[in-house]
Amino acid sequence: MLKLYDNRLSGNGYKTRLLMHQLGMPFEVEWVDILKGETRTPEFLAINPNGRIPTLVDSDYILPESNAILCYLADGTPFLPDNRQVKGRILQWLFFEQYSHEPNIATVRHWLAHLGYDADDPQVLERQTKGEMVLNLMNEHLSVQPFFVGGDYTIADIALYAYTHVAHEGGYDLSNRPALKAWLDRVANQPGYVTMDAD
Ligand SMILES: N[C@@H](CCC(=O)N[C@@H](CS)C(=O)NCC(=O)O)C(=O)O
Repeated sequence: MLKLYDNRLSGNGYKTRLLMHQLGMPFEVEWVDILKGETRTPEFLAINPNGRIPTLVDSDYILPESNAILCYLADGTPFLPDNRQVKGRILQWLFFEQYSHEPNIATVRHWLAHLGYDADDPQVLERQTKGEMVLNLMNEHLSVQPFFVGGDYTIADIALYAYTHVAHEGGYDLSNRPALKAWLDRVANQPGYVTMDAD
């Protein structure tokens, strides 16, 4: 059976659990306390030398990095269609998520909600400025299509949903972004959807 090392605070981990639920794939979770440094023990570093969750174990194959895990699990399913141009678009959004979205939306949420940074810390304010631009771009993109890649729900939506739906915990206000809000509802209504605190 697939095994996932994960933590309930993590949107990166949630992405992979959400997909496994939506694919109906059985898996077990080992919860790792990221706030207590359990990702940095010799035992965990032997599994993922980069010391981070999520990390998937499929027999003797170990795969860290949430978006790599999404691609691995979604291969051959409608969540990652086998069409070169569609795949290219999905990868475009997965890389966007890691480079432009996650450092500004997820990191600020982690600083404010879990590490106790002040809301007016200059690092927070600087990243929020960039995060606002990212959310505007997403809102604009979604104002002409229901999901990130054309008409269908794919792993691009899962990757971007995980931290966008909790962006308010990082001080972001989505109320003035109607297309983004409608997309959040659309994702939450997909078959097999589970919330972030689900096993
Ligand atoms: N790019 C990685 C980021 C993974 C990551 O930063 N994981 C965090 C939780 S969201 C973590 O394990 N932090 C604990 C640590 O750095 O020790 C991914 O998408 O999986």
